[in-house]
Amino acid sequence: MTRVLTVAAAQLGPVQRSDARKDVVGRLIAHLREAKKQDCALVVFPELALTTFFPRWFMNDQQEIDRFFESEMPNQDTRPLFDEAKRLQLAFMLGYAERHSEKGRIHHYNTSILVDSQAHIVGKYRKVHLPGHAEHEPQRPFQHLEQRYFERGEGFSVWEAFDAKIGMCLCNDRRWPESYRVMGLQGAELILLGYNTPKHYPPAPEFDEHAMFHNHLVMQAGAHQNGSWVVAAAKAGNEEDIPMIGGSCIISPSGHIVAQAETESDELVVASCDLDLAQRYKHTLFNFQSHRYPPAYTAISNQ
Ligand code: ING
Repeated sequence: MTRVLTVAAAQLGPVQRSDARKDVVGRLIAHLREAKKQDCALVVFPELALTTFFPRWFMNDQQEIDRFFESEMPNQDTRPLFDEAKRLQLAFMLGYAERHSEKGRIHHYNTSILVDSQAHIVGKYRKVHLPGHAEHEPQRPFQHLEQRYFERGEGFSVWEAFDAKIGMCLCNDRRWPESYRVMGLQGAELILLGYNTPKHYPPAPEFDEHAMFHNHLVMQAGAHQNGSWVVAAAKAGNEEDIPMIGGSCIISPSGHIVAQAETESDELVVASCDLDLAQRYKHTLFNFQSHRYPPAYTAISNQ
């Protein structure tokens, strides 16, 4: 019996600083309802889906910074999302800024959660590859202060859910082959990710014309080389005057993009993912057991 999971990449258009969480949640709920109409079982929302991409600004006041974070999940603003997903029997991935208190210490992570169709949080991932910088760089047209506002997460996991092996990562993680390989080594058949990517890359403006090509290249490679589906949801469009790329998509283990966004607004991208196709690649071209040679790779983890 083939395992086919119909999945949606739920792209968001811009979220402005003044947009209230409950209004953003209303947009997420509209995505859930459209996904249900298209017989989806799982919906992937972007990285930091509840707020504008606030690392674009330098802030020094922790109270001001904390206003972009969620101290519990679900909470008053997001409970309607969990309730509607349960009513519709839909699972979802949500990216958000997590404020976590542990042993009296406060931690801040760029987080995504995997929520099953009963609204139970079955998986949590905290972003490993934090791009940008930690100090104010006023010469930049805008900041990218993820290294200032977030702590690094511990690593990549894979969860058994919906009769599939599901991994999660976030944004800059998708540019590093190690992210996919660590999940591939855990058997990932479906990798869910969200991203917020400015069209302009101040350290190397000459890359800007390749932004969408690079966006898809790294995910197509990661999907194919690990025999996994990739479902990628962007937060796109002109967010606080900073243009962000769209290009949300669903990528097959063959490496082909099977569905992709055409706009930079709220847009649902849907595809039926044959999970046995992932196994087909894992048992042939990318049979890790018979073709990989880890003793030759020590430089990758030693450096
Ligand atoms: N954003 C970007 C990303 O990796 C970036 C950072 C932008 C890197 C442009 C290179 C070019 O897509 C996040 N949030 O990681």
